Amino acid sequence: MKKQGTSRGTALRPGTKLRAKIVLIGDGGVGKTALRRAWLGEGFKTEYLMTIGADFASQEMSLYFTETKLTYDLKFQIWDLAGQPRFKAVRDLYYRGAIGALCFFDITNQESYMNLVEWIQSYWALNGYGKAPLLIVGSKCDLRDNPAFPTQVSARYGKEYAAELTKLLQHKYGFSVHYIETSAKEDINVDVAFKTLAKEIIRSTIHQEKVRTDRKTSQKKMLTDQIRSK
Ligand SMILES: Nc1nc2c(ncn2[C@@H]2O[C@H](COP(=O)(O)OP(=O)(O)O)[C@@H](O)[C@H]2O)c(=O)[nH]1
Ligand SMILES: [Mg+2]
Repeated sequence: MKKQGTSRGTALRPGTKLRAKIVLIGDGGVGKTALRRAWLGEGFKTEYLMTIGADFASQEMSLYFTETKLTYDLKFQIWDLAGQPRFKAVRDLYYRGAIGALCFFDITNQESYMNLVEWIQSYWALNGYGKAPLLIVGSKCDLRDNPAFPTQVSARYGKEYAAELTKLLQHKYGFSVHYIETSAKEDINVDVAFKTLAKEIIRSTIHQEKVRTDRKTSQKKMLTDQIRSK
């Protein structure tokens, strides 16, 4: 008996809902909570209220896939994790079961970009599934080329990093890594970011199911061949 929701892809049928736990990760202050709030229509706040431990929200959506001509229903269970180092111990517990991640850096903060590698490693090491889908978010893009923020991470870096990860993962895991610049403040690419991650989660789930089916078919064939050859 498969436990509902714990095995990737068990609920991926038209007419059923795929429950997908996702985590929002990245350094403290990069705009994770702001993006989540913007997506859920909760408005933008300029004052910074640090997330303590983690915040939870959920959102349902339907996505039409041109490839399969099917509509998939998905329920995102969003864990918005506190980025500060002192929350590490509690944060690590929240990765478990996550099959998607929005990995944030702030385009005006080079250190937050450098730290992405570690965020991604923790996510893959602790989610229980290994290399699961993720999307790289370059946040606060309303500040792009703003002279008050002279050190910026160029879009080219984000794109190249995403392309590098895609090269590493696509063939084996069936999903691509995208780079998207967002602004929670000016509502730029907010919906696109969540939907693009959702699509890659579905792609990876379809891929996993195919790998499982192919494996079963080839084992069955092997057994049939053994019996025939007797
Ligand atoms: N200009 C700008 N500021 C933002 C944006 N998103 C978040 N902020 C600001 O950055 C600070 C940290 O945001 P928050 O979402 O709490 O970061 P978190 O620690 O990653 O959850 C807050 O002062 C926000 O107002 C954005 O898209 N543009
Ligand atoms: Mg937060």
